[in-house]
Amino acid sequence: MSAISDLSRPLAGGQPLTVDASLPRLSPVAHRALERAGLGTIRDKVVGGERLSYEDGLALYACNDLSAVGALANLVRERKHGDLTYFNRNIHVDPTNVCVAECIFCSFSRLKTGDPNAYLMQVDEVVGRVRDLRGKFLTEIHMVNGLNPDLPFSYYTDLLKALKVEQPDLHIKAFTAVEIHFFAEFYGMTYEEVLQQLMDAGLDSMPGGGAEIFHPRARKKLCKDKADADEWLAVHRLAHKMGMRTNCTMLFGSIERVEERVDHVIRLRELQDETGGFQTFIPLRFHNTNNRLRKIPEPTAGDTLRTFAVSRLMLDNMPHIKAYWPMLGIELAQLSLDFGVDDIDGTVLEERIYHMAGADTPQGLARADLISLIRRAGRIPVERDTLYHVAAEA
Ligand code: V47
Repeated sequence: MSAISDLSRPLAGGQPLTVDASLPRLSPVAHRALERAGLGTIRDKVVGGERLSYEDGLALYACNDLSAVGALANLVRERKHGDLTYFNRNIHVDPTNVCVAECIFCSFSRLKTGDPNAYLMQVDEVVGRVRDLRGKFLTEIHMVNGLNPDLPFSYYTDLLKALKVEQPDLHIKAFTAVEIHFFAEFYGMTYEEVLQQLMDAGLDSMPGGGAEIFHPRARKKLCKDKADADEWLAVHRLAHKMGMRTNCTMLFGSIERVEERVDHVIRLRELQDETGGFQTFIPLRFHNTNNRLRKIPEPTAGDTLRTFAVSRLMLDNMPHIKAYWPMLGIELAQLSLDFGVDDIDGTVLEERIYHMAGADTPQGLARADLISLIRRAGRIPVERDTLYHVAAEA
């Protein structure tokens, strides 16, 4: 690939880069390590482009040799993307944290308007944030909310319209499937009516939050009073049908079992087979500060890297695997690039959800820092827009 030529230029709206998939090979050492680790059959399936089964997913989690699992995931990553590693210029805004759902892992929400630390941003305030950051050439706003029972639906459509007036070319990625489900129930609309009204007001795509763990055993414990797995998947299915791209996530490392992680990614793989509308999968590492799960230890670095790797291997139809650096820390995000990850999210100015749950990462990174952290990890930085069109190429 050629070198990034002009990193300061604003987004031009290019095409996705293509990579010669015939180039990457497993080294003979990795080949033998996989055989020794009991993953010979899985290795042959991956090398041959064959789909992995539920049992294969469990075997990858059970394997003692983490680096062998990583090498296999890296093969898939390099077949799809070579060394290219994507990032974008974005801001996270969470206009309200008032939320009627009581997810036991959440450190961000407050049950009622008026509770200490509950907040609601007025439309002008959200727009003002974007206006203040004009010089940063943001290409995306990522916006999610609590399930706030004290707002009219017009609050959300007014917000979208006002953001589009302020910056018409800013891509609005907003509202989780859980919020869409809540809007439909609370305001008495179908999913289709909710999505159509939001799209008409300016919604461009949807983030992947709210998926948590689909399996009913774990979901009942984690978040019993919000959209269930079928409802979450139904919203994304419909969003894809209506022409939107969406992301998907999995909250891992709290009370779920590895079987439930494998079940989760297979459900996503099935929907992706049906629609092809997911762009990226983001495994979200559990944080235990300021929530009801504080006694549960956070996942180890090894478990985190393995989860990225297994996700890359199981989700053969997912274009990208994203490591959300504010949640992981910079060193782990860099390491994840050798375990299947090809995207580290963006500048992420003003993140709240993970910082309230104890993340000690910086509040936003400059574009130059992202480029440097990717280069120092031995990969090639590529600035993208939300839909993975290339803004600047390395
Ligand atoms: O749905 C909340 C998770 C999600 C905790 O689509 C927690 O591009 C760990 O979905 N420990 C929201 N996880 C964030 C999210 C996201 C982030 C970045 C990019 C994208 C994208 C989506 O955060 C929630 C929940 O699964 N979460 N609290 C916690 N204590």
